[in-house]
Amino acid sequence: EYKFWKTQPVTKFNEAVSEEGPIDRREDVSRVPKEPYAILDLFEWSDLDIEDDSEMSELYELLYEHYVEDHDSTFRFAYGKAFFNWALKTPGWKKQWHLGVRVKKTKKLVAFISAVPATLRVRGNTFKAVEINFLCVHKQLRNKRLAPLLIKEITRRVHLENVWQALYTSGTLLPSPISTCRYAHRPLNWEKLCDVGFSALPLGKTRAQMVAKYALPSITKCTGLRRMEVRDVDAVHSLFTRFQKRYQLTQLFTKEELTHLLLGDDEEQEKPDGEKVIVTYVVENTEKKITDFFSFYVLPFTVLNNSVYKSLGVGYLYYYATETGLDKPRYDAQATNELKKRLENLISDALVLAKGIGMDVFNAMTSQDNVLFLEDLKFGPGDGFLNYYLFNYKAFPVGGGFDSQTRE
Ligand code: YNC
Ligand code: MG
Repeated sequence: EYKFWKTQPVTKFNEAVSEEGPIDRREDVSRVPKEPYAILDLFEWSDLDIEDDSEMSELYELLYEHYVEDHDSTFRFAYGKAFFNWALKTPGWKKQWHLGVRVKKTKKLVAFISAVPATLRVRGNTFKAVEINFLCVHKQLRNKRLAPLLIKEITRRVHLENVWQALYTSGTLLPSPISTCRYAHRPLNWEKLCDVGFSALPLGKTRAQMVAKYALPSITKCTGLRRMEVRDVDAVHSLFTRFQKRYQLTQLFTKEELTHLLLGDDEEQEKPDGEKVIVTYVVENTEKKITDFFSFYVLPFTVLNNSVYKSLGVGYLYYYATETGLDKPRYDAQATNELKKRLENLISDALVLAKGIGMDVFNAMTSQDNVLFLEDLKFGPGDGFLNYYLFNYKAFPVGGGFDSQTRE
């Protein structure tokens, strides 16, 4: 069991952590192999150039056909070009960290893994790392130990840049999660969700009752709510950085990174909400101060085998922050209550906006402070769990108030 993972610098199941820090401290770039790992003769390594439309399409095709599906294969992630630009071209991205495997003869892309730069903070320690995502092997090449090879090769390429830690998430249980979160779903268009088989009509309820249960106002309620613009970056960065101190595990972002993550690239910034991959709103009070923000990203599902509906609009709660309760200690019950109320108002506005741009369901994890509002805002627990992992870093488990959302 875990033949590969046993050989890697990760925490073992049930390993008692006495002190937080790197597992393997031999951080010496000169010891890193200069040549790629040997790969079966049939295949070759290939750095994907996602600035090239045809290579971007190849990645899209691979992930569309072979990446994560739900268990009965009725929904598939409908990645698009704008989504990859957002998720894979964060500031400091490197082409050699968009690692593909091709069949030598036909050049067909059959596997992929990516790394993007990240700065992590685990409690008091801050360090450079990467975020690993989009590990995918063609269905016909499964169970041939290609995944460990991809992981070793991306690790080598990350080590060459003098980076020794990584963050990754997976539904699969591996040694050993630092935290586990559950997915929660908030129906926005219940009838459609029911018709495509995403939601079921509960026993003893009528369709009309379900529609009424999930009804939302047509307009938002937070005064001063507006789309975030580039001119807000300084204020949002300051608020967000202070807010994130609430959590034990977070990524730290520069202003440039935050601009990319919350507003997207220049092309993305010009788009109306309904065409965007990442939607961010701020609340500006009467003194022109930014007091809150929230964001969600958009990644639709393709609906397979349905004659009426071809796709489902899916929004994912991303980052948020508020001044409410920030000046009080975390354990202060009254401050927590104020925070809960404020987040309920903000996120219910996010639901209204998401519905307004055609989202059918709004997803969130049980991370950050989400458990404060999920139930009251009628999110239902999903069957999916997501495990969070650190590579080459041992740390005590992270419990409530945890934040490290990824864009998977
Ligand atoms: C997984 N998701 O346990 P053992 S998440 C990591 N993450 O190793 P084979 C995984 N490892 O148990 P297959 C994994 N899934 O023998 C499986 N493994 O030690 C391990 N699915 O390899 C597994 N994408 O090639 C086993 O398996 C070994 O052909 C078996 O390929 C696996 O992106 C996979 O769910 C997942 O495409 C590629 O099933 C394939 O089955 C597939 O025989 C659908 O592999 C898509 C899917 C995973 C999404 C993700 C995060 C990946 C993190 C990878 C680890 C990064 C470590 C840090 C590196 C940088 C370090 C620095 C510095
Ligand atoms: Mg394989």
